[in-house]
Formats: sequence, C-alpha cells, structure tokens
Amino acid sequence: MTDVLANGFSRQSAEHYRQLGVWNGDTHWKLFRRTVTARPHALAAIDGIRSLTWAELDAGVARAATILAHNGVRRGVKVIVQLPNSVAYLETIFALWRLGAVPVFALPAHGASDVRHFAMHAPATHYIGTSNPNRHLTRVQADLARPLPDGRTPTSILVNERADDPWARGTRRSPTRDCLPATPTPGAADDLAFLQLSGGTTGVPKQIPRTHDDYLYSVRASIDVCDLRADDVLLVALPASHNFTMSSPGILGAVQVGATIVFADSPMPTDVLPLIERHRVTHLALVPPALISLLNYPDRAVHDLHSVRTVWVGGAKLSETAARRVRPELGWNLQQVFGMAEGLVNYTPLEAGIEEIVSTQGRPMSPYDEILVVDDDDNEVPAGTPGNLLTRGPYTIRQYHRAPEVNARSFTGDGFYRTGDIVVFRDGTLTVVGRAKDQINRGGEKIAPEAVENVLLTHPAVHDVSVVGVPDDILGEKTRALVIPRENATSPLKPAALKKYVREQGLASFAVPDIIDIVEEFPFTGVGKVSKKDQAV
Ligand code: AMP
Ligand code: DBH
Repeated sequence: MTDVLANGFSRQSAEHYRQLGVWNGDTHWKLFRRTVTARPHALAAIDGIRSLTWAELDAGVARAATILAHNGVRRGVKVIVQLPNSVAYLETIFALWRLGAVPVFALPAHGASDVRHFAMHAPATHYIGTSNPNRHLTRVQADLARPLPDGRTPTSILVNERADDPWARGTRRSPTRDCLPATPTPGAADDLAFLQLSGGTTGVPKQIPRTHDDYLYSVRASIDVCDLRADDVLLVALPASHNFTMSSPGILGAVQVGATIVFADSPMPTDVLPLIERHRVTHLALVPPALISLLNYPDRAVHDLHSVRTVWVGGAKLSETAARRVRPELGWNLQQVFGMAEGLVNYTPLEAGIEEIVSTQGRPMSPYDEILVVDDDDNEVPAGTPGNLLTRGPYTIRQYHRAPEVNARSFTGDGFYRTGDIVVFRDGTLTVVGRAKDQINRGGEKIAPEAVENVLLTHPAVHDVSVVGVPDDILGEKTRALVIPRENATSPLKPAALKKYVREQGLASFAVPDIIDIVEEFPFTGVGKVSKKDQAV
C-alpha cells in the first residue's frame, strides 16, 4: 500500500475527510446499483433511439460488461472512452465500473494525436468508440490501429450507439457462454475511478486522477446546492464526458437521485428546444455561447419551455448582459458554475439576489473548500483585490497523473492547486476577472496555444508561429495564429491550407485556429519577448 492515493491525497488527509464524513466509502458502481434497486421501473435514460428504465439500463450494463470482459477488460485496466452522447455511453461507463476498470475520458472532438497520447500516458489497453464514425473519428480509429511508440496497440471495441442493441455486433469478439462475467468486481472507494481531462497549459492535455470517494462527494455537494430531485429530467447537451456534464451535478447527479437523463446530439437550439418540450426537461447545462444562441434563437417561442427550472452555465465566463436576460426572457433560474476538472466547483446559490447571480461566478460549493487569493509571490491579497486563485479541499486533486514536473508547478508544497485563474473573492463569492495560465478558452473548450504552435511548426514552409486567443462576441475567445513563412519556401503559404494541415495532424477539431494571419514578424514587448498581448487585439 502506498502512502499517497491516485488523486495525490496522503493517507492522513484521506482519513481526515473520512472522519468528517465527506468521503463516505461510496463507489460509482454502488451508486448505480442503489438507484436501480430503488427505482427499477422509473425512466432512466433516453436518446434518439432508445428509452430505458433503470432495470433495463442495468441489463444493458451487464451485457456491455460481458462483451468488455470477453475482450480483456478487467479490474484496474484503463480504457479510453470516446463516444457520442447516447444511452450506450452510460452503459459503457457503468459496465467499466462494474468490472473495476478505469475509464479514460476523451471528447468526440479529440483528434488522433490527442487520443494516442492518452493511450500512451494512461496507459490504456483498450479504446471504446463509435461504429458510426465521421471523417474525423475514422482517422482517430485508424491511427489507433497503428502501434504506439511503446510498441503496444490498444484493442478497439466499437459500439453502435444508434442501434436498438448497441452491443449486438461490431469489431470485437462476441462472448461465448463460458465467459459471462461472474460477480461484479468494482474497486474500492479510494481507488482511481477514472482519468478526466484538463484543457492543460502545456503541450498536451493533462490527465486528472479522481477517486470514487472524492468525485462522488463533489456530486452530492452539487446536488445540495442545485436542488436536483428524483422526478427531475436532465438534458445532456454538452459532451457527456466533460467534467461539467458528468458531475455538476450532471449525469452522476441524476444517477444519484434517480432523475431521468435525456441525451441531445448538440447544445444547438435546433437540438435542445424540441427535446425540452417533448421530455418536459427540468435542468440543463450549457456553455455561454450555447446559452446566447438559445437567447437569440428567433423560433424559440414556438416551443413550450415552461418545464425548465434551472439552467447551469459555466466552462467560460458568462457576460453579465447575457446573464441578465435569462430570467426575463426564458423564465428559468440561472446558476453560474465556475468549475474545473481538477476539482473546485462554485455555484451561484438558487436563492441568491439577482446582482450576485448575474455578476459573480458563485461560491465554493463545499464548506471544506479552502480558497486563497495570492499575488505572484504567493502572498495573500486583501479581500476584493484581484489575485491568483489557489484551492485545496476534499475533491480537488493534489497531483496530475504521472506528471512530476507539471505537479511541481501546479501545486504548492502544502497541496493547494494553482488554478491559473485570476479572481476577486469578496463576501464569500468569486468573480473571475482574468487568467494567468497560458490557455485559450474557446467557449468552454480549453486549448493550449503551445500544442497548436508545435503542430504548425512541423509544416515545412513555416518559420515561426505564435498562437493567442482573441476576443469574440459569441465564443468569448477565438484562436488566432500568426505565422511567419520560411524565406526559401517554394510556394506561398495559404491560411486555408494551413488549417487543413493542422486538422490532419490529429489535433482536436476545436484547436484548429479560427484565424491564421501570415506575417513578417511578431509584435515584441519592450524586452524583446513575443508579445502575445499585442497580438490579441
Ligand atoms: P479545466 O481545468 O480544463 O477543467 O478548465 C477549467 C477552467 O475553465 C477554469 O480554471 C476556468 O479558467 C474556466 N472556467 C470554468 N468555468 C468558468 C466560469 N463559469 N467562468 C469563468 N471561467 C470558467
Ligand atoms: O470548465 C470546466 O472544466 C467546468 C465548468 C463547470 C467544470 O469542470 C465543472 C463545471 O465541473
């Protein structure tokens, strides 16, 4: 037994949170089974194809576990999950937890080089993807069929999430009678439950190790501040495996209380509005651009949206102007959510006054969240003064997965996570005023400029590049790349061709620069460093 858990907590601090009762020994598998037992005939999950009760979902999970076990998935094995929003996604993750395996979450938008990196770094032995890939995912799956740099080739298991029986056929071995999984083999509460993704500030996304204990506490705390109940209906419109969608209070919150989960293909009004009306949706989570699209959608009044009680908006900063429109124009409660896959989640309370709701990013959801706002020398600043947000608590990781160098700069000696956000902390509320980390927030999708720069630099006609975020009315930020061509390049560089090149190198689709400008030189700061600030205007 090691002295440090997968999430970086010492045995001693784990014991502390256990004694406080915030870590209560629950696991994702127990959570699921409790609801199946309590509400077998209630509606559990709906997508464009299927509609399942909890008992039916449980049967689907058992079936999925059988197939996965037959393909070598067992306790402790790490498995990349890259599936579209669907009931099959739920079956997959709970089947993995039933087997004690560890999901490694990827978004459908992640590209081949991201997914190969996840497979190397986790390391993952299996990949579960869709058997209905678009062009982008076809590429991901083809690239994963080539051996990784360490010589391994992960086993691909493709699921047809658009079929009545997603587990019927696919490129996998079918089970025989003698390989039915025996009793479930879920892990312990302080085991690694999954690896979640961070937008990351360096080259490639970092992997975030969360345990059952720490994550499920965050789900319970979310439910308390969001008042989610058994007869509620949650619309999942953002990618299912995003931390916001999973846990704030998200899919797992719905499982915890036994609410119904409805999957949408996308957060666009044309997908979301009919589903709200048809399924009497009570709650949904959106990133700011999706909320703005909904507010500005001309045909909104055609749909009956009265069933919605609350919309959660987070992932990137919501403008006060848009926030103010929610109640009068949609008639919904707004809860701003400022969260991070590393842990800390803040909500504006449902009962807060309107000014707090529209102009802050909320309050830490747990009384055990510790907040420090410091200057660049780690000295605390007076309340109300902007500073760097550091945080520690029962559900904020104390280390990234297998990344000692990143850990050294991302955490303080006493275990506080350096969020990279610049905030004002006043009367218990946090307002996000900026960002210290080198990261672009494109409507909630986090992009590491360095990763995009590294890809552009491999182009034979590129001399140098600099990637920054530029303000955008809808997304908050877009990406702009300044590219200096090589002097001896044979043909002139074209922005469209460079975009295509980036796409082909396997970066996530949201990381392809929105704007590429070919320039002769970059703007420089007084001391001769490339000025990213001057570029961003
Ligand atoms: P990640 O670490 O990739 O999960 O991304 C979390 C980051 O997203 C936070 O550290 C913030 O920079 C940003 N973020 C999330 N929610 C909000 C919000 N409501 N307002 C402003 N920024 C946000
Ligand atoms: O952006 C995020 O990562 C995020 C936003 C809202 C998050 O992880 C969360 C809520 O839990």
